[in-house]
Amino acid sequence: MLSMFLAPETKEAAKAAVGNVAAAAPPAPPAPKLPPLETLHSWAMPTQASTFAESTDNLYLFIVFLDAFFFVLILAAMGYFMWKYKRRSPDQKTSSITHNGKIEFLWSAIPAVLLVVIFAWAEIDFIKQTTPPADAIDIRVTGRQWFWQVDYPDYPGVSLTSSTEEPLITMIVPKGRPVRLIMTSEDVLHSFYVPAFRVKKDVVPGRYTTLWFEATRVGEFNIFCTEYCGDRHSSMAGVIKVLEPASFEAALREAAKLEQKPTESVADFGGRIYTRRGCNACHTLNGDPATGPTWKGLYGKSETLADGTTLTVDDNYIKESILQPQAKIVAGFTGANMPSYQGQLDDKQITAIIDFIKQQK
Ligand code: HEC
Ligand SMILES: [Cu+2]
Repeated sequence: MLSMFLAPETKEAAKAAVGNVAAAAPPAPPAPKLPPLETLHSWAMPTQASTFAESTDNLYLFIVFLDAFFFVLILAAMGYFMWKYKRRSPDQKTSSITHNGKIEFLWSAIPAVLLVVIFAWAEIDFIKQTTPPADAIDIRVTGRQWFWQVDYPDYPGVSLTSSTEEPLITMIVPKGRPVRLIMTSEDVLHSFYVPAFRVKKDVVPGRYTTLWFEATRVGEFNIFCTEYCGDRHSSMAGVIKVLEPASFEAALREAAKLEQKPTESVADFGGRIYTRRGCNACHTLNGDPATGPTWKGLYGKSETLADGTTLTVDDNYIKESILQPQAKIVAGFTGANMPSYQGQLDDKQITAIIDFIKQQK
């Protein structure tokens, strides 16, 4: 019965729909790439892709239909009574009615029973959704203005980040295995939301919150931040990829691999790190300051620090800025804090970033 509310959300269909819109509109400037579309029909429920999705939707639809039923019933009764008991003549008096015990009991008892049904149903789902199974895979999620960083404690060195510049895979999980996210924020409140899984939880600075799910279908699904967290809140979107357990580990290693390709120059590799490791969330290349200073014209310039001293930006200063960002703070950026990449970027990757920064003249 519920299938009529579900979208024909195959990827091909999504692509075709995007194509149609583009064909009708005049040529537009290249739009930023977005995570894959999941739902085409604006009336449809989002794709169901976790073990929580179906019961959440059933409860939701139960409440919607119940509301619709009583809405029609009450308005119809109201209309009927207005017509039936209309005042017939100017001297007609209202008959004296005190009360009707039977009806008053029913209109209290029936809604009360229905509310208890909704409560019990929701509570059972809530308990299920807040108790992760003991064998769940742990994944750490860090929210920052404005990207997600995802680390896998069981796979040391594997670190993924979200980025709107390419629809990057932000998280990879196996199908049919419970996954627990341990989440925290390094700045302000964020909220981690995967509509297709029907899971959402606040990500709070100075505290860990957890969330768990078990994906039921292979595919790519949207991640959103649903707590307004600053002016680029909307760019805190990512993609979660669900794979068969057999291909999960290899795909994870592949996605996390950040090595120079044989066809790539060192600086181009640095450019890839710039988007893959979230530098682009805080540093622009076009001269505009963001959370951090722009990289345009950075190399070789004379930088003024917060303590009033100046220095010339060279390879050593850039390396130190990446590994110990707090050692030398740029004037005007004392409030914002850059995360340290100590242990997350190796020397080769840092050299590539330096080469990339040199190119930003
Ligand atoms: C959460 C925001 C944020 C992220 C992510 C970030 N930075 Fe920064 N960065 C800053 C801020 C703020 C400063 C200025 C304060 C300071 O010097 O520590 C800064 C300063 C720098 C500087 C010195 C710039 C100058 O003008 O002297 C370099 C180099 C740098 N970052 C490199 C990187 C690299 C490389 C990455 C990615 C691997 C990165 N940053 C990611 C916020 C960030
Ligand atoms: Cu956010």
